[in-house]
Amino acid sequence: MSLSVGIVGLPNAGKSTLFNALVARRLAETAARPFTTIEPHEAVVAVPDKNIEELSRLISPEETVYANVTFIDIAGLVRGAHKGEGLGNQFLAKIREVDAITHVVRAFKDPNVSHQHATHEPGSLDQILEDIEIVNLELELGEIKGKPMIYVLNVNESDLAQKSQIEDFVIRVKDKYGEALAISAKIEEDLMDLNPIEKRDYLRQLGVHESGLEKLIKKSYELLNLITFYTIKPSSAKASEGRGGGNQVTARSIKEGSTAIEAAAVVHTDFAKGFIKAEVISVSELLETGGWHNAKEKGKVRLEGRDYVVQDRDVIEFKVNT
Ligand SMILES: Nc1nc2c(ncn2[C@@H]2O[C@H](COP(=O)(O)OP(=O)(O)O)[C@@H](O)[C@H]2O)c(=O)[nH]1
Ligand SMILES: [Mg+2]
Repeated sequence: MSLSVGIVGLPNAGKSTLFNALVARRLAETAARPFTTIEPHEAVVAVPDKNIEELSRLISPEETVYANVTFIDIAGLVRGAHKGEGLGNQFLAKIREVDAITHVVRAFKDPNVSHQHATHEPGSLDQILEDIEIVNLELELGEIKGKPMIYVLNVNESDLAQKSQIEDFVIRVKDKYGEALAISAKIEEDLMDLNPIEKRDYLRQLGVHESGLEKLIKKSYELLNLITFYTIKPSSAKASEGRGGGNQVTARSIKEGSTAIEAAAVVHTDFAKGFIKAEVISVSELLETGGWHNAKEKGKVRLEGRDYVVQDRDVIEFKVNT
């Protein structure tokens, strides 16, 4: 299941700056393989996931495939977009296709960056709330139906250290509208040129620990009530030796409440057709027991039928008739 998130917001809110930072985190070619064309306005990024990293360390697969989210930079929202102003119609058509919306709101002050609709100082709380209303009204009038939304307050790099004020803004937006977080799109753009150590030092200088982009990716994923399950594709050589190794560890997304047969269909339509049973273990138990072979010997791998409700972080091996 591929999840797509549209980035919207008023002109000069910082959408493209944020998008560029996401592009820098695009998945490597192999992992992006299911996506035949890479669109200039689309960035397929991996969902940060400690479990799949640990699973890979345990199994040493030839390939590790993360769950992913596609972010789409959707330009063209201005006041009157629902009547076709600006790129209104194109804008609405694109936004209807996405699963969730990242709503970028300008929370930075910069006299050099213009604001089309400001009645207060751009970046002030009053203007932030007004900007949100303008965008949400256009979405409502354009009949975009209650799609899950995350508000991203795009703050100045120098303001990031002033935590209390930013937190106050985030809480105000959260209370009134829903899920919200603060990001400095400019910092995220700067971070993309740094190696991991430089990145950590830079973040530390700014007094923050986690890059805002990671938080945004994780939150977007959670917003849709998706859970993750893992599959290990056995390498034929290792499997025949009974070592239970794998040549590909894959994280996959499904809606919470999905059954084993639905999960099988996500892996391969033939898997659903030929479904016999599922061998299941939680990722933490698999890591504790030290591998599939040990886990089976200790009786930790359960046999489940087609109606089993998949739990978040299950590792599943499907037994199928092909
Ligand atoms: N000072 C400052 N300027 C920013 C920030 N984010 C974006 N900008 C600037 O604002 C302008 C518009 O940004 P852009 O990402 O193109 O906005 P978009 O119209 O929403 O795509 C550009 O000149 C950016 O460099 C920020 O956090 N601080
Ligand atoms: Mg733009």
